[in-house]
Amino acid sequence: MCRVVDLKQAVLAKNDGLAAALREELAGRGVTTVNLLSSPGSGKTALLELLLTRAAERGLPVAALTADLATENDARRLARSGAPVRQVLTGGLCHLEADQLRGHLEGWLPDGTRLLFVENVGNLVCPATYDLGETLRVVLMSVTEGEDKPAKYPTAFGLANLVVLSKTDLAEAVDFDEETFAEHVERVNPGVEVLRTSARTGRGVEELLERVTAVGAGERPHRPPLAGRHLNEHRHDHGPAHDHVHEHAHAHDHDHGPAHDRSHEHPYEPALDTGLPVR
Ligand SMILES: Nc1nc2c(ncn2[C@@H]2O[C@H](COP(=O)(O)OP(=O)(O)OP(=O)(O)O)[C@@H](O)[C@H]2O)c(=O)[nH]1
Ligand SMILES: [Mg+2]
Repeated sequence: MCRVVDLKQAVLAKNDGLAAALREELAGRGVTTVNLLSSPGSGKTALLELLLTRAAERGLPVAALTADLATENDARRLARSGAPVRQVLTGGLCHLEADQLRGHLEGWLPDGTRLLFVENVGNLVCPATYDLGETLRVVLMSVTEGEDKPAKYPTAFGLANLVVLSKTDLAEAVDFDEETFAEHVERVNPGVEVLRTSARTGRGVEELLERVTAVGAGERPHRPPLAGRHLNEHRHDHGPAHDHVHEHAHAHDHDHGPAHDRSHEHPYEPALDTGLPVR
């Protein structure tokens, strides 16, 4: 018999509290905060550089904080826009946390900033369950990653206020199937808006800037279906008698006897077979 102690749940609960406080603080300062999330290389920085440049052209007080495990490359690229930019090195951590973000904003975020972009560490798993106190979560994926990524990373896509399909200039070259992609998105996040962008041609950049500037600092747009629910992105088979410790992003407090009902209550189950085309 073993008792599953879910430390991660406590860590997430603590982060949620700190994120709520940060959201309130930023809203009080009139800042709309955008958390940009995607796998490495999806084009966050390329798109952000254009967004910052366009925002600056409009005279919109904008700033960006970018997080990576190593290098200041992204900050250098973003600084070309002329906007205030800060690079955060996470010291090996694969995501940003609310407390960390608050610490980096303190004494840096210029007064009067109306729009703050936070480029999260390139990763579709770790950052997904960490609320940063953002106003808006934008999840990107590029056409080169494959149509099924929303189904494979349902937490990230399920918590998005807005989904961006990037590198659309390459769609034809990789034979990207828009219809299948749209179906995958709709299943994990019904009703979420999908914007198509290209940092090469500038497609969608103005629209994206319009969307994020339309959201007031204290607003919560498009409530994603997974928001506020316990999340899980795992499946496990239980053998007839075993001891195990496993990490969940949701609470468990149950005893595993050798012959108990092994079904759990899971509020969200990623589909094993989506029934959609696989290539
Ligand atoms: N063709 C094309 N290439 C792009 C586009 N956006 C980004 N790229 C290229 O894709 C590569 C990765 O882009 P980045 O902007 O560094 O991606 P990222 O998501 O910021 O990457 P990480 O910060 O490492 O997670 C670079 O070589 C970009 O020039 C696009 O819209 N079209
Ligand atoms: Mg980047």
